[in-house]
Amino acid sequence: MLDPYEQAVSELLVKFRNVKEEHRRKNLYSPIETVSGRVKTISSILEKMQKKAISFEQLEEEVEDIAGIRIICQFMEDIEKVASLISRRTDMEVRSRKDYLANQKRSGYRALHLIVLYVVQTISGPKKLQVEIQIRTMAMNFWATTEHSLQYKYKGSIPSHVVEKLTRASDAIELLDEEMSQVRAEIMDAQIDSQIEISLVKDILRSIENLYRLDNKREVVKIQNEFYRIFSQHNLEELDRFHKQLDIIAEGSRAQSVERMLDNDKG
Ligand code: 0O2
Repeated sequence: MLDPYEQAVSELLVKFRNVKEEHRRKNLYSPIETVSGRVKTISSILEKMQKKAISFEQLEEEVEDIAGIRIICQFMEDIEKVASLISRRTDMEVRSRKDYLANQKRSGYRALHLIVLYVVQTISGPKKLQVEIQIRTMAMNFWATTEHSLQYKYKGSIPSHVVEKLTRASDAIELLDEEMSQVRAEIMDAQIDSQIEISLVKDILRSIENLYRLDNKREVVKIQNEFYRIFSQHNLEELDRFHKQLDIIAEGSRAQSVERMLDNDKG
């Protein structure tokens, strides 16, 4: 019974990781920081069924988190961005939403949960199933992971002095997320700049490598040294200017090498 859920989790992991990659490739800030997923363990499913008096016939309808995906964001603002990205997708349908940000749980738990309907293709045909997508910030995730371990340790009844500390920690996490939001724009700019630099450096090194095949080696060494000089300044505008100049040089070298080839053919 759990096989289609395993399939759904693996497919969704690929899809959401690709959303992050696509942002990176396009030098855009990704609201998704990391993605993980799991299928609920049999014992955890049984516990939930007992706790909520769910029969085997009701299992797939009533236990919404047999398949679970967790999306971690850097900032609170990213959570809604991820939620709207999910609701615009045509390969899943949002069935319900539990907003534990607007309505924090008594425990102090904060996150946005979306229950989506997702179709997996099996050898017996398509199967539509529910997947719980939890969207949290890194700070919220830190709190939830710690609290979850304590729930496990104390089998659900955490002593009141620990609960008190967890409540205070949850308030501190909320404050931390708010503080981080204040510098979101600056951090986003810095991350985008760093991505642009990475792709510029990659392009430049590829062009230099190509020049070594086409051009006078001594000239290319000079170009390479100039690149090292500019690179050490970490100035994006300078790097971009150098990249454009290199494109022109590479274009000239290619033209010269075609001319040489044609001359040789004539000869
Ligand atoms: P797992 O797989 O170990 O994470 P309920 O059983 O009533 O708590 P419900 O109504 O079925 O849950 O769904 P809900 O409230 O959306 O919660 C489902 C999941 O959200 C939980 O899964 C947790 O992962 C997370 N969660 C909800 N409340 C808390 C909380 O107070 N603390 C922490 N750390 N996580 C929470 P499970 O069932 O715990 O299983």
